[in-house]
Amino acid sequence: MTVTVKQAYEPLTESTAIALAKNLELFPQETELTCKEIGDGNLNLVFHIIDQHTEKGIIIKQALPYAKVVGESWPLTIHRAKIESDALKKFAQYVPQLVPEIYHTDETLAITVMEDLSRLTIARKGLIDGESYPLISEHIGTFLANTLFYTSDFYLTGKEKKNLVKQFFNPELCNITEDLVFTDPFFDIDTNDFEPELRTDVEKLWNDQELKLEAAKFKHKFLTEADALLHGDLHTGSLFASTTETKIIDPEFAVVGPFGFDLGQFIANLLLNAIGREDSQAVLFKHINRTWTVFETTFRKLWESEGKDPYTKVNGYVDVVLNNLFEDALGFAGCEIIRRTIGLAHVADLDGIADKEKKLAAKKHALRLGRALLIERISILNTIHIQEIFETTKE
Ligand code: SR1
Ligand code: MG
Repeated sequence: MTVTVKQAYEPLTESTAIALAKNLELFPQETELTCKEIGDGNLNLVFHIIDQHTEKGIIIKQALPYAKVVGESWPLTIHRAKIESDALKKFAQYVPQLVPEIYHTDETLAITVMEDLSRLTIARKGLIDGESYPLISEHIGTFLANTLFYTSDFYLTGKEKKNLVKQFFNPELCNITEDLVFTDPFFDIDTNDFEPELRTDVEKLWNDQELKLEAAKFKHKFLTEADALLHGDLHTGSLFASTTETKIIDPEFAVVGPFGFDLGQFIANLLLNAIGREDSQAVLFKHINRTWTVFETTFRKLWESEGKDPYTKVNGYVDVVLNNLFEDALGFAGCEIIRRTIGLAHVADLDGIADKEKKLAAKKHALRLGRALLIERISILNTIHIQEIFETTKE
């Protein structure tokens, strides 16, 4: 679809979204379309349009010029819509089966028109409801290995890599991560959000110089390391899933950044789900283990068969890269767990716990686990050890 709707930016409504879909000739002209705004994330409008005759649907996602979670007082670039569609297209070069199909993009309106994934469920919601997604870890391991390897200097030429850095120059969205993930939760900043009953634990964290030194190192890694193209916000709310399919959505935070960041965020969000459950936690540890195993095996295969840098032939180099990546993923996971517990943007896995005492106990566990991952990461050699740390930080 090449039709471009040339008009000034304005937020769509359900009726203008239908008009847009008709303009783009995505449906037969005579058909009846219905539309519902279903965006429940922190930033964007999401319109679900359905053809009443065929029941076929599309999604129109539109960036608002501010952060919806806070309101118009927090302006935010609508260029993130282009970053998101460019990232989905880039990922589709390597793992088309794991991302939604894009039908149309319009930079002026900041929209991406894409495949309707309503046959699937947002993984965070499904996991909270006790759904099982047996293939999700295999899919995420495959996604990460392919996207990280093929967008790294081990595969790209220096010039291609620098062009990629330029294409995904995303300072405003990176700044959100720098503040909300790496800085604010570790200081007494008013964007933080936690129950008064947690204040003693949170003040202890703010005064924990050992922890803050490690968090500072991870903020610096995020600011300075440009290993590969990241999704940039790979939590379980950025995944649609079923028992057979996984689709990775919402890469508006995409940037060329440190290898371990996306893996760390994914692991952290599985751990947050495990903390929020009273039983059946084992499946989440199996997912963490499988994600790493699939990631490592696939990355090694790509390195051997597709590595372009002559140094990829040097014995032991891939081991150094993977060991560093695993250690970094644990540190990034620690930051993510802490910020999802006491920072601005929480997760339903913890906030949705109905019993107040259990919720507070879960959040205290999360703070201890996040700290342990950051401080003890060097001695955590495998995914089994992550489960041990999870158990020892319970009390
Ligand atoms: C103001 S945006 C808050 C959070 O929502 C996004 O999904 C990112 O995780 C961001 O940190
Ligand atoms: Mg998002």
